[in-house]
Amino acid sequence: MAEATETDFYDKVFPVPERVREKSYVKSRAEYDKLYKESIDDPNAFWAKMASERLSWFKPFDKKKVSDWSFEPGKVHSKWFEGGKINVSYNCLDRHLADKKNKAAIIFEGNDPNDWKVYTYQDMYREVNKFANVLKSLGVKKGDRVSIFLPMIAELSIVMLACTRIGAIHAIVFGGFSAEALRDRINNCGAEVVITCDGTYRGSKAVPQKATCDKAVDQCPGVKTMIVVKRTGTEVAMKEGRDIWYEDLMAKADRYCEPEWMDSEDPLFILYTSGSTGQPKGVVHTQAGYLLYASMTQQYAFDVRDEDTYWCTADIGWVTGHSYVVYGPLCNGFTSILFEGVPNYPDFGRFWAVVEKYSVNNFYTAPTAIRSIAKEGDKWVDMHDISSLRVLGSVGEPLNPEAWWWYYNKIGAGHCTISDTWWQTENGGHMILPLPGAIDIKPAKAMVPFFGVVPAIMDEDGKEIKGPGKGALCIKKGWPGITRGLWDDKEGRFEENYFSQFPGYYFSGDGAERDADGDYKITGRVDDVINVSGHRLGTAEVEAALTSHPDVAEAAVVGFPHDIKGQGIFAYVTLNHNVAKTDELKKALVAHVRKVVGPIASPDQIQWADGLPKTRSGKIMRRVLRNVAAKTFGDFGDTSTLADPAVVDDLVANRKKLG
Ligand code: 7RM
Repeated sequence: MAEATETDFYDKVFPVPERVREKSYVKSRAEYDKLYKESIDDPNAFWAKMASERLSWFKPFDKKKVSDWSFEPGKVHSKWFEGGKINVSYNCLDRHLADKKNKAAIIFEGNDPNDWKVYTYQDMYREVNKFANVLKSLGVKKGDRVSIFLPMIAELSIVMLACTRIGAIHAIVFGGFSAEALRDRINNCGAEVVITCDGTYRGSKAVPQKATCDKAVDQCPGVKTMIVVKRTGTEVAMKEGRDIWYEDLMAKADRYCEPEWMDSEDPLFILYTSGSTGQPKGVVHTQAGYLLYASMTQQYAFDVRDEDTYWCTADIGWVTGHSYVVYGPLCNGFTSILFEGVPNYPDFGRFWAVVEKYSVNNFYTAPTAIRSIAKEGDKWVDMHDISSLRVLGSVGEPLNPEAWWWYYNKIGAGHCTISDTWWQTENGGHMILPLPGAIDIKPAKAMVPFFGVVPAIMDEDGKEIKGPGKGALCIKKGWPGITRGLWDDKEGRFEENYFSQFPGYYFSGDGAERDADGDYKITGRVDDVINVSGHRLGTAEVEAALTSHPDVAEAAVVGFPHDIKGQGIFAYVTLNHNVAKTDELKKALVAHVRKVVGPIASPDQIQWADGLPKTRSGKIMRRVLRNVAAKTFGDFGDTSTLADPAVVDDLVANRKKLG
């Protein structure tokens, strides 16, 4: 990894390989610049053209109402393509039947390498229509919410598309969440139908899924029906009058369901994500703008061609899976691999075995996955022929130089480019990324804004920095993929969270640096959100879980550098009076957090703290806690406002003991 540690590594430019450029949609930076300029000089003309050309409309949108948005306090709203009528499942399936009915739409690659199945566009069309009829027969109507708690199986893509066919709003909950987290999400959206499965495969294990769902739904008074997909054959209890097998329902379902023609701004789905305060937020996306933005970015970010095999390893439970396993690729008529497994099963070569098996051309994964397999050595790569790869994507967290170099050099072998895509659940699709054939890349930089996206970097006084500089990353202008708001947002958290810090701008919560060429590097979150293995978590959520334990008086949670996960979870815990500080209690607290939030929120380290570094006004000085956790003891900055500066010495001494 010599190259990766050279000091000037970040300033090196890696030109687009000819092999990438040849097949690319945009072939030079000049061409990108021209298109980008067009897209921001006359955004309505640009987006109207894209929406008319790329989507199939039942009724065209009003050309005078291409967009209507404002980021001004008190007036925040976004509306795109008003007057239009559209159906997402029609765009993802029906319209491809004429020339692609026997083309692979979804290639399901199971946890077990021998368990795989190709779903053609015709197959998907049939299954989605049938399940849409199932939902209708259960009384689900346009605007109703359907909660989905499924692992990465083809049925997940089928049921979500079926929801869109009848205009139901899906709310998918990542399969790794706890019963309590699931319960809160079902109750928040008010779903009457929940879809789950008997059990889930995770590497060599089968773990229960319905049992978790049962625990959640026991405390969801609004749920009338639970549909259960058979996956592992694990024995499950079926509750009379509530639970029905998916397979039984499908056996009786009619083959055609008329699509519901939706208004452009009708809600499409709700997806819960973590913020810096309080409960997870139900991010709402709507029909046309989201679909256009997800599909267009999917094509351009990875230069996907009709004949390509494209693979995004993300779980559909996260936004990346929504946009880039299902909606983007299927809207474009491409072939998308849906992978149930994990990177290390049956061995650390699994990703490359799958790439070889299907001759994958465009591959999209997360830095945490790259790091976890890179550390196992190159032999797992060398065993496979991965020469089909052309574009390598990354998302979820900053790529560190070592991982970047391994991905570029070992996986890309000098003839692929890396598309490091920065975006968020709230954005619908990629915001900053190097278009593969157009943009020479710099290590670990996300590079340039997508068409129509106008980033701004803000200084500490809330002023926009022009030219090179470092600060808070905001977006200045509306784009079709932006979330329209939060579900059930009585307290006005939407405006408060995203539009209050820098009035007139959408604030991402991330920091960024712009260099002299105008290229962007994402520097990580500047708020109290941490990014563990690419999973976004609010420190407040983990703190709330810890303080809900009877022995805990107070807790403060920060991220700290972790070799594989990017960030690990470090928890400072103050116990109630007379509670003994034992290792057993630490284990119990970890188990408690897993139960309340889910395994992804497990603290990596717990440090007992008799006191936390609070300012005289009672605010926890998180900067100190972050530095102590990271063992950067040298510089704590200005601690003069602390109520009791001696607390810091205690924290440091205990951190050193923890190792
Ligand atoms: C797609 C997704 C969003 C947060 C975001 C960032 C971080 C995402 C990158 C990245 C550096 C990237 N949605 N993030 N992509 N940081 N480089 N290419 O991850 O809503 O779950 O998370 O993830 O902090 O704000 S998300």
